[in-house]
Amino acid sequence: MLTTETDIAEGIQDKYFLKFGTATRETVRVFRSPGRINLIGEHTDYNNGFVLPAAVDKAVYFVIAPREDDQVILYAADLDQTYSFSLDDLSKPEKSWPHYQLGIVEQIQKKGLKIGGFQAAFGGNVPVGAGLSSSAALECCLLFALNEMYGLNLDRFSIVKMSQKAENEYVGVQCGIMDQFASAFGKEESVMRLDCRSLEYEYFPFPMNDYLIVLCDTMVKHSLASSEYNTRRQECEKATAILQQYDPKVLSLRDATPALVETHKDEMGDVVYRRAKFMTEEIQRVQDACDLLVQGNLPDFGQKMYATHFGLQNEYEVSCPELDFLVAETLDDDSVLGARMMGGGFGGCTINLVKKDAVDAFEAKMKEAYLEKYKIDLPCYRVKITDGTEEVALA
Ligand code: GAF
Repeated sequence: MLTTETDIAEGIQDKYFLKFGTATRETVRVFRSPGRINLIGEHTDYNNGFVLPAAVDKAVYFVIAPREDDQVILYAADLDQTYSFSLDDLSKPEKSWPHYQLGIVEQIQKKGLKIGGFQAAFGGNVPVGAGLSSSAALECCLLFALNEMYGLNLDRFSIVKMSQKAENEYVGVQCGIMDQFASAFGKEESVMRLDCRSLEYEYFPFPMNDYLIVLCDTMVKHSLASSEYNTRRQECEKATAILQQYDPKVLSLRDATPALVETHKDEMGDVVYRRAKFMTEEIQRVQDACDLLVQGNLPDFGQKMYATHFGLQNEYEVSCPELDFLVAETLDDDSVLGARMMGGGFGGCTINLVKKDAVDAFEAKMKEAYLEKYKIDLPCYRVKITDGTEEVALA
C-alpha cells in the first residue's frame, strides 16, 4: 500500500476504536478494496464483450471484528452514521448506504453459508458517484473480509459474482461484472482485459513512465443514470433478438459484427440500430486497443479512447454536456493522448492519458475552462494502478 493509503486505513482504524472501544484489539482485521478505472470497453460487460479496467489507489477499507451474538453494527466513518441489524432480519432500510452490506449478507445466506455477527467501521477515498465504482469496492471488501474471518472458502471468482448479485438483487442496479472484477483482481501497473462471458482475463503492463492517468470529475451525479442504464440493456437485448433470427449463434451482441448490424439496420429502427452499431464496434475496439498496447503504440491507443467517447456521446447516448465539454477541451492539446467519459455515464469523470511533464498545465487549463463554463471547481485525480482486494497489515 502507498503511504497515503496507509494513513487512510489507520484513520479508519482509529475511528473504529473510538466507536467500539479496544476490547476487540486481538481479533480486529483490516481489509482494502480499490475503486476502478476503465481504459476502454464501456457498457460492453452486460453484452458479454471485453473490457480493459484496472484497480486504482482510491479504495474502501473495512476495519472489522466478529461478535459473539448475531448482531451486525456498521459504522460509516466518513458520514459518522451507524446502522445495526440482526442476521435474521435483512429488511431494507430507507437509508441507502447499508443496502450494499445487507446485499452481501443476503448472498452469503442464499448460498447456505454461515457467519456470525460482526462490527465494522468503513470508509475511504473513492469519490462517491464519480464513476469509480465505490459500490463494487464496498461489496467486494466486505465479502472478502467475511470470507477470511469465517473461513467461507470462496475463491475470488465467487466473491466477484456474489458481489455483482448483491448489487443486482438487493440494491436493484442491473450492473455487469466489470466493476467487481476489477476491484477483486486488480494488479499493480497493469490493466486487465476481461472476457465478460468466460471470465478469462489477461494482464497487460501499463507502466506510467511518460504518461499519467488523470480523472476530471464533472461533479454531475445524474439521476437518469440507473433508469437509462437499464434501458440500454433492453435496447441491446432487442437488437440481439432481431439478429438472432438471421444467425442463431448471436446469443448477445458479443456474437454480432458491425456488418451484420448494418445489414439489418432497417428492421431495428434508428435507436436500436445506433446502440447495436456502437456496441459491436466497441467490443472490437477493445481487442484492437490491446494489440496497440502490446505494440507500445499509445498515441493510436489514445485515438481509440476518443472514438469510444464519440460513440458513447452520439450513438449510445449516455454522456452529458459536461463530459462532452471536458473531452472537447482536450482535442487540440498535444499533451493529451486520449480522453473519454468513463463508466456508466450521465456524469462522473472523464479519463485522460496525459504526458507526465505537462500534467500541471493540463489540470490548470481544465480547471479554468470548467470554472468559466460551469462555475464549478473541477476536481482532478491523478491515479496509480494498484493491486486488488487484500488484507492490510497495519503497524
Ligand atoms: C457501470 C456498471 F456497473 C458496469 O457493470 C459497466 O456496465 C459500466 O457501468 C459501463 O461500462 O459502472
